Parts: sequence; C-alpha cells; structure tokens
Amino acid sequence: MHGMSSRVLAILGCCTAALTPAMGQRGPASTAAPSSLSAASAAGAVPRISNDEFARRRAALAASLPGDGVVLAIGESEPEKDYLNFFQSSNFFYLTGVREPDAILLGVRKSDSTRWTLFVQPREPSREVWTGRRVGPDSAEVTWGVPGRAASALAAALDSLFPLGMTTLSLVADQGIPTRPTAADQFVSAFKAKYPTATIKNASGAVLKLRAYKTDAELALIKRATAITVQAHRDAARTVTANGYEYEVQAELERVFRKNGADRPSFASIVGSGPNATTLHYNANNRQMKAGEMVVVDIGASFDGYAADMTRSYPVTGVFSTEQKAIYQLVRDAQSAAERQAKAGRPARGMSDSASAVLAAGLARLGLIEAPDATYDCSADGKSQCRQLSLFYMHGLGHGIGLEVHDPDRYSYDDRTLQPGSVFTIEPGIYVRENVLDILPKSPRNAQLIEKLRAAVSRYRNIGVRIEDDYIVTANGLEWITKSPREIAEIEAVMRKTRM
Ligand SMILES: [Mn+2]
Repeated sequence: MHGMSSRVLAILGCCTAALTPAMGQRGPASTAAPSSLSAASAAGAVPRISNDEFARRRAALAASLPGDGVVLAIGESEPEKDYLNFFQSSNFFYLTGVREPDAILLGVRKSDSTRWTLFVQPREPSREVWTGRRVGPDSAEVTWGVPGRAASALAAALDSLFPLGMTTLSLVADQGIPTRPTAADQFVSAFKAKYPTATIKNASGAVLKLRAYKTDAELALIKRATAITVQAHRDAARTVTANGYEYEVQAELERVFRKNGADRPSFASIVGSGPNATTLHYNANNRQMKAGEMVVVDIGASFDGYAADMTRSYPVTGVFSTEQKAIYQLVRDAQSAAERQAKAGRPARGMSDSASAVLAAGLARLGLIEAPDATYDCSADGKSQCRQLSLFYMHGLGHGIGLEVHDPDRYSYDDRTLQPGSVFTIEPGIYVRENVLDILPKSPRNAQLIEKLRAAVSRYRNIGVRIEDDYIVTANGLEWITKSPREIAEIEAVMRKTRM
C-alpha cells in the first residue's frame, strides 16, 4: 500500500536509510470504547484477541508449511507522506497483533518446533515526541507474547540462517502491483540478491486460509462493528430528505462510527441518490437528493480492524412509489431466497443461484428482460451471449468480511461448502441505469431487444436498490448480525419516526 521501506532494505544491509522523524498519527489497538450504543451487542466490555490466540495462529501457519525452514512476515511500513494514517497489513496483524510500523516476524521451524522472534523499531524517546511511545524490543514479549529484537538485528539473524543450511524462506507479505512495489517486493529483490541459492515461497495463501474461519473473539469484534453500523444507518436515515445533500447523510453516519469507537469506515461510504443509486461504487457523495428518488447507503464501520458492510436503500421522501416498491421487493425476495440456502454443509453456490433465479423471474415479470434465461449479444458479431439479468444485476451476491471488507473468504467465487465460522454478506441489487440500452453492442438482435425493453427501462429508470446484510454460519443455521428494519413497511416506518 505504501512505497518502499527504506528500513527493510537497510536491515538487509543493502543501503543506508535516513531516519527522518515523520509526523504521523500513530495509534495503538483500541483498548476502550465508549458504550453509547443502546443495542446490547454493542455495549459492555470491549472484545479483545488474546496473545494465546495469536500464538495459535502462528502455530497453525507453521504446521501448514511443508517442512523445516524460515517463515518471515513483513508488516506495513511507515507512510511515506507526513500526516497519513498508518494501517497495518492484515496478514501481519493476524499473526502478531502488532500495530506498529516497520515490524517483522521471523519463525524458524526445525523438526516440528518453531521459534518466533519479533523484530521491531527500538524505543527512541526523541522520535517518540513525534510518533508516540513505542513498545520496543524489550517489552515485545510482555506486550505481544513473542520475544523481541531490534529491527536492525534482522540482517544478522538471516545471515546466521541462510548461509548455514536453511534454504527455504516462506514469506507472508502483501503483494504489490507492478507500478507500486510494496515493502515486501523491495525485500524480496534484496533477499534474492543476497542469498541467490535460497528459495522463496509465498505463504500468504496459507494465512488467508486460516483467516477464512473466525474465532469467537473475532466474531465479537465483527459483531461490535455491525452493531455500530446498524446504529449509523438508523441515525443517518433521518438525514435522508428531499433537497438535502448526500454528504449530510455521510457526515451523520460517520459521526456515529467514531462516536461509538469505530476506527474508521471500513471502505469509502457510499451515499448514492437518483442516478448515483445505479453506480455501484459511487462515493463522491456530493449531490442534492430530490423527492421521488431512491438513495443507496452502503457503509461499514471498522472496529479494531474488523469490518462490517451493510446497505439500505431509502426512498428520499420516506414513501416508496409503485415502481420503487416493485424493484425493492424483488431485491428483498432474492435476499431471502439466498438466506434460506445458507446452511453449514451446503454448497455456497446455492445462495447465488437462488438469488439470481428470483431476480431473473422478477425482472421478466416487470418487462425489464424478455424471460428469466434470455440473453443478448454482448459482442456486436453475436458470437458472445450474456444473460439479460446482468444488465440490471451485475455484481456477485456477496463476499466474506473480516479484517478486510472483502475478506479472503470469497464464497461466491468457488464451489466451497459453507462451514461454521464463515462470515459474509448477502447483497443482491437491481440497478436500472438510464443508458443501459444505449450502451449495448450494435447488432440486429440487440436493436430488436432495445425496442422491446425501452418502455420498461424508461418506467424504472434511475431506480437503484441494494439490500446488504452480514451473517455468520453457525452449526445450526445462519445468524443475521446486521438485524435491523429492511421490509418496505419497516423502512417507511423508520423514516416516519425519524422525521417527527
Ligand atoms: Mn459488500
């Protein structure tokens, strides 16, 4: 996410790093949160992940590796620009609980036992004036449960391992994109240059697998994030008014996030009214809402690093029109159908298939598509066919949530079987973009289709509806953790009440 880590390079002995104090805000893991929420699940002691749990995660990672070797997990580095917030790499945090920048975890596995060391930045009182107190190597063990050493000692530690027998480095690091290499990418090049005979294996996948199923402590954090998000929706609904601005809704809901101890929004808040309701990731949030429009509010609080993700769609006036009701009920029915398929031991695909079937049948009934299975030419030569459903429902049904809002547990993209501990969203939607027919490839078949659908598209144009909730798969069913009003009558009642 950030640029090269000069410190990581320096500790490999490849270059000199200038330790310029950076004036950034640095915060430890939240240890207290005001309980101003009324929901029971959001009040009470702040959940915490114990050092024992972090130790179990490291042990599980070591056990998943093929044999003896060295495992190295690289934390995120200090932001290059002053004043930017520091966000720890999710995989690194998952293994260590460390929220300080420029930390590295080293594990040496020999005959089924693994010795772990955390290499961290030293205490440096003159620098701490700017960045706040650091834990430092001496307090690492008492704080994180792993013996600490100064980050500057890592090069010597690697020298003692690789020239003398160890040949495999299993690396846990965030992957970069070609134009923006991460600290890890820099590390890999430097490492290869220094130890050309060693093999580097990517162990990030093994961590992602562990992250897919949540422990009770993680579930407690996720539930706190969802409780805050539910509260934010409730309070922000009152700011949805004709002639109000999208950013007023955003301001209110993000106020509720922070007021209740959330770290930040887990993604850019989406408040999309009118035509913006049909843009999936719209987040400029600067338009004036007009009577008669829908507004899609897709938001999530992050609590101690764990994300919620929840969408409600409101009629700006507080009352649904006939057309808005028709689209809304269809989306809601699709969500219910998916929920009924969400049970431990069932294939995850059943949720997507059932939601799509409901949406396709409903769109056909409304005349927005010709028939549930109807297709159109998605290439001008007619050789490629796409479902008409995808003109109005163009995203997946949902995704895992956890340390990231799109957590690795991507149940909808494979043939996984649902298992207890899986946490994910179900978020069907319908988006009638005004120009949907104008952007179809030009073909005789499409021309005929456009004529057929034009009246219905005109009737429902600019209606965008997404309903998104978060769930935990349990041994006996499905737990709905963003429980809050979502039926048509309930939404109208909430909006009436908040206006009085
Ligand atoms: Mn989502």
